[in-house]
Amino acid sequence: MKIVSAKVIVTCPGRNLVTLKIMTDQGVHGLGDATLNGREKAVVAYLQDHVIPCLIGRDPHRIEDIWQYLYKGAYWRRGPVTMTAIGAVDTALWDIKGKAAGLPLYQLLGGKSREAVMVYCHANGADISEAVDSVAAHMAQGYRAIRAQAGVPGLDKVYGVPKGGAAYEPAEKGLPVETVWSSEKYLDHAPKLFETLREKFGFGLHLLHDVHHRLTPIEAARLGKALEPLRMFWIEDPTPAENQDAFRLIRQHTVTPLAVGEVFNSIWDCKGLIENQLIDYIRATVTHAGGITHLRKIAALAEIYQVRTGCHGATDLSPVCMGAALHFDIAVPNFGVQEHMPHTAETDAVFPHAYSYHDGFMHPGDAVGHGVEIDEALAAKYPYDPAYLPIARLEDGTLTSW
Ligand code: GCO
Ligand code: MG
Repeated sequence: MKIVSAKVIVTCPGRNLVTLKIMTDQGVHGLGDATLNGREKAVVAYLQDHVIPCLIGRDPHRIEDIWQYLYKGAYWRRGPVTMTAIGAVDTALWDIKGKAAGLPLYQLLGGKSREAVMVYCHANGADISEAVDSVAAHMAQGYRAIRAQAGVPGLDKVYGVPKGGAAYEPAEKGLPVETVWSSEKYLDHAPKLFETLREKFGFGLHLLHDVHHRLTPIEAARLGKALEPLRMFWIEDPTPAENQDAFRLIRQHTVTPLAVGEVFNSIWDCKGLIENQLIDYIRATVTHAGGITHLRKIAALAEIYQVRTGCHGATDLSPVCMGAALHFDIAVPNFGVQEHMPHTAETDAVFPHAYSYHDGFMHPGDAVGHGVEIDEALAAKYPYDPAYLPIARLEDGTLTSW
């Protein structure tokens, strides 16, 4: 089999999504997600100008060799743009291999390790009482694991909390919106949210929370300690993770489980965190961490330290990523949980898929490959519309991590 052509499809059915489609001489094609939120066009150019020309004529079955060719062959290693592009190629090649074999992708990954994939959803509210209602509504939809975020008194806009009851969407049209952040106000408030949720719903529900890189290590330790009696499933990204050693400090103070890694793009970003047992869940996913091939290596390293997976699954990861991630999730031995932020109906129509949600769990389906396709004619009706993630400043104007 030979790769004869490849193209990049950019579409905006409510939000920008980038898809790589690889065609072979046998009529089989594969799809990979290449979406890097707010930096989409950089990956488009990287694929079109530097990757696609090198793919033509290659045997798509040689997935590992093509991965190594794109990674080592570029000389310049790692980085979100490079690794997203490699991830898209890799996902498309696994899709092709599954279709050629007549098997769903999870069969190529060793077969099912479980019957279904537990997912967590997002509940949020402008205040604690709205967040409680949102958790109740998601429980009614069957979710066993729920991430809760609430507005903080004195802060106008808070990560994960939409204005006006809309679904939360982590990018806004136009240039980056500026938001104001105060760790002091947040730290006083966040434990109250989870105290209230445990009072209302008891302990038979997994509760998660995303700190979104906002705290210093000692502040994160304080939060973890305050939340300990509330037995969180995890707190996510309590502090930025470039400095992997920062997690040692948090760990010394709290047994609240820690999840990190949605912004990681290689095993090198999490090697120390995993080997030193400083985290409990690794959040890297197919799209941004070099595809199925590289994510399997990260998971294999994590497995020997009893670190479990918790793949990022925000709406800025396309249905192609969700499909591939669910095949990975159902097969990987050390699975923990999968994030599920449902896409809009428009997005689902552009990407017909075999995966499904039922009663707190998802299933990748049994279609061959990863089971996600793209309706190119429909995709063409939604042209690219620039949007950025917000930035955050402290109350005195200092730029901080969003
Ligand atoms: C999450 C994430 C997202 C990110 C987004 C950035 O846990 O789902 O933090 O909401 O902010 O994916 O593009
Ligand atoms: Mg997150």
